[in-house]
Amino acid sequence: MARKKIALIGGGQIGGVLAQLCALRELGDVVMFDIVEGLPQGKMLDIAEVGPVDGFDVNLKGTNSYEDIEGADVVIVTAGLPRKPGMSRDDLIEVNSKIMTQVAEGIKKYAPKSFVIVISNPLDAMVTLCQKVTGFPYSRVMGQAGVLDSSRFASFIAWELGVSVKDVVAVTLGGHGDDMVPLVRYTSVCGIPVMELLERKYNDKAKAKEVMEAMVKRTRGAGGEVVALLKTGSAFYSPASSAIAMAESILKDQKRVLPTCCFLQGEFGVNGYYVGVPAVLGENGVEKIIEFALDAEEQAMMDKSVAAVKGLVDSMKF
Ligand code: TXD
Repeated sequence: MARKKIALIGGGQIGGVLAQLCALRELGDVVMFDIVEGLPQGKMLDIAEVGPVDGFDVNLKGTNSYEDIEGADVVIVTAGLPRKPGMSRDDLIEVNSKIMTQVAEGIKKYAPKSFVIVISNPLDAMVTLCQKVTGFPYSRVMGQAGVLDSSRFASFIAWELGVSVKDVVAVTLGGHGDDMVPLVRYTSVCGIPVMELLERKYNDKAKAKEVMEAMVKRTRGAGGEVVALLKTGSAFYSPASSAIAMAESILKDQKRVLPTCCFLQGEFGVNGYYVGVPAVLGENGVEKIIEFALDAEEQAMMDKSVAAVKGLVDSMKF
């Protein structure tokens, strides 16, 4: 059986961590493409040379030629500019649209059977553009945002309650913007609704609500919090790990349920847009979108988030 092949388009901060994680987990052979000469070659050589220490055995190649991604099973796209302090993700749309169009054409030509996971911002718009240019089925083009947004939310809850991050299950829906929807009602610690635990901790419903509202707010602004600290770029370890969880679920047909930016056709009242929802990821890509009931308040937040996505996507000229 041939080894799996993973192509990384973009060899910057996230691309580098993606390559290292692919190697450490031996997910397959990895090709990193970037337009900057020497950058992908240097990063891949650097990682490859530590195989004897880390004990991985995969082929790692850096390239400036799309031909080298030929036959990739999974392509992860990080090409594009990251935010600078004070910028919103949406400010990146013009420059990153041009980059995404070139990238999608390369993928269409050289990896026509691949599953594509887009990470570049503004996420919902870049996934939409990637699917349009490649013409791939919706099940094969998806975006990473929700795994990370949910992980951030879960982290804040674990820190607040003094419990292991492993025991918090949290989910966010909607676009990857400041209107994203952390779903408090469906968030639990070892199956116990999170609000019940907060109310017990503070013995005060109003205080518990206030603490949760602060965590929801921090989740929505978590990307910006990192950008403000780093000053020279945006988060890169966490988006890379999040995309690897998605890629691994597809490559190993794990059928994990992961918050994924998927094309919706009526689910959650959304038709014809890419928006973050829980989905089953397996050997056929997005195999199923998991739908469930939202209450009026949650649906209103979802509608607001989707409206922001629509505004951005509709502003793009395809
Ligand atoms: O969760 C998420 N989805 C995200 C997304 C979380 C954090 C950051 N996210 C976005 O990912 C961020 O806003 C950016 O749009 C992307 C990539 O972030 P990264 O931090 O990796 O950016 P870098 O370090 O600037 O790397 C981008 C690379 C860089 O090496 C460029 O040379 C390359 O992209 N690049 C290209 N590669 C291929 N083809 C073209 N045309 C191209 N143009 C630039």
